[in-house]
Amino acid sequence: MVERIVEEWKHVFKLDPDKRIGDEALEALCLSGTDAIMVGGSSGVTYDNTVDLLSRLRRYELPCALEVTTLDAVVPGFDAYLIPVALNAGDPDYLVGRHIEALKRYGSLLPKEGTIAAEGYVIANPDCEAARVAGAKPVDEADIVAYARFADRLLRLPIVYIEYSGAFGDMEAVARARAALTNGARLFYGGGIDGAEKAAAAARAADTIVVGNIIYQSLARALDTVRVVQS
Ligand code: 1GP
Repeated sequence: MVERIVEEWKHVFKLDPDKRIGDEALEALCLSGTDAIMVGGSSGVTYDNTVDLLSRLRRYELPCALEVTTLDAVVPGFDAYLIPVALNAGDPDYLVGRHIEALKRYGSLLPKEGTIAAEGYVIANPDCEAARVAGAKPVDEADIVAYARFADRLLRLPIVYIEYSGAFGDMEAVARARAALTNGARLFYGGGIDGAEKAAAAARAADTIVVGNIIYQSLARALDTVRVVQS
């Protein structure tokens, strides 16, 4: 079950197959004490760059999850496949649309039971790439909490993902959303975690924190985000 796979994750690094990362940096990330690697990106993700990254990650024992954002890059061999459902998408295709097209084409080839699940995404930074692509509707704290409840109580999704990609979000809202999850969904938070201090604040509010961009800007600061969460 994906629930089982993610239940231990407190800290995750998200790697973008479209961005270059050297072997030493990859090793440092994988041996850092993080709980898992998510692979995904909003643009430039291809089958080839995803296979390449997965094969390099497989030198390490860490669980690897693919966040599927394009049908062209569904690579076998990941431990889990996470399918974003953008709950506040203005473009309905990002709520339910692209998913249906995917199932029409590949429904019989779905990864094995227990390795695939939807993530209820709340895109809370209106300036991020995902917000632009999905035409995300603006959300305030009350909206975020309501979307989280909707995903957890009504859709019964295993993951609610509050996405502030590129900006550090409102931790009050994140904490309130987590407190509203009574059906077992895990609250993922990602966005703007660029060092120990923000990692600690985010880890107090969310179940799982996702660290992305800083990996490519300052490896040392990225690594600092692990220690503070895992200590
Ligand atoms: C992006 O939530 C992740 O999908 C992480 O965000 O890149 O801002 O760390 P950052």
